[in-house]
Amino acid sequence: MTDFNKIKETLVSLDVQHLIELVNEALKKGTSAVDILNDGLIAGMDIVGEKMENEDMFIPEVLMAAQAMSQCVEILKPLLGDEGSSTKGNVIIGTVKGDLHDIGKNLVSMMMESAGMEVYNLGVDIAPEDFVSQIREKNAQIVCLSALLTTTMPMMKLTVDAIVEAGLRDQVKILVGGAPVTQEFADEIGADGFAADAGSASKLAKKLAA
Ligand code: B1M
Repeated sequence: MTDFNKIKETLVSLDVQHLIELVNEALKKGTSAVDILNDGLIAGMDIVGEKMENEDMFIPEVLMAAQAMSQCVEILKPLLGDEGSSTKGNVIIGTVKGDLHDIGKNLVSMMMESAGMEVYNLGVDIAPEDFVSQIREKNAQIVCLSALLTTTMPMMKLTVDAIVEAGLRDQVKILVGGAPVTQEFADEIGADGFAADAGSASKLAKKLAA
């Protein structure tokens, strides 16, 4: 049995080498990549978030935890794929302007790619006008917006507004996600959908692109 608490503790203590060993050991034992991700790494990042809030961990340490998590996600990546045939429809995804969080957004991107979609990951701190120009350039049918801060959620609304103003609203389905985002907020800003995690984001995008 994999000890998920050990994975969480090792992520929080920033022992990257040991963390990588634990992830590899868990895989060897037959633990699923999804369980390692959800019950080990994401649960560990939640503890990091609490410690950050209580000022028991500071930004450089949080960044180290984020980098450690990203290295482990690279190991899990080939095993996280969703089955299914290739889907038509280009997807663009980015974290909205003012927001630098990218781990969750990268997971969403990865799951969509492994579900056969053509995904253009624009990165972080993406301004509404850049989403608009990328929709045109990539001829996107689906746009995914990520936000991790309550202060950057309004930027999602501004991005939706910019897409409407550019006359592109009928061309694209807009999906939103990120820890503080809810279905209610998605409805309020006129998005087409909300997904709470990478797996459901990928399923929703596939459904909308079909
Ligand atoms: Co930040 N941070 N951070 N941070 N950080 C949070 C988000 C916070 C909750 C921590 C806390 O206080 N408890 C808090 C936000 C509070 C709030 O707004 N209510 C916070 C804060 C305050 C800040 C700063 C303001 C701190 C400061 O400077 N004083 C600052 C802001 C910088 C900025 O963006 N402008 C800041 C900075 C940072 C770092 C740079 C140090 C680092 C980010 C590094 C990186 O991403 N490369 C960081 C981190 C790591 C976190 C926490 C600890 C972890 C985030 C994470 O990666 N989670 C976070 C606390 C937490 O979330 N528990 C915190 C793991 C990831 C897999 O989950 O991103 O939720 P998540 O993604 C999920 C779903 O949300 C969903 O699917 C993903 C996978 O299942 N999803 C989508 C995400 N995007 C989607 C898009 C979709 C669909 C689903 O489109 C359709």
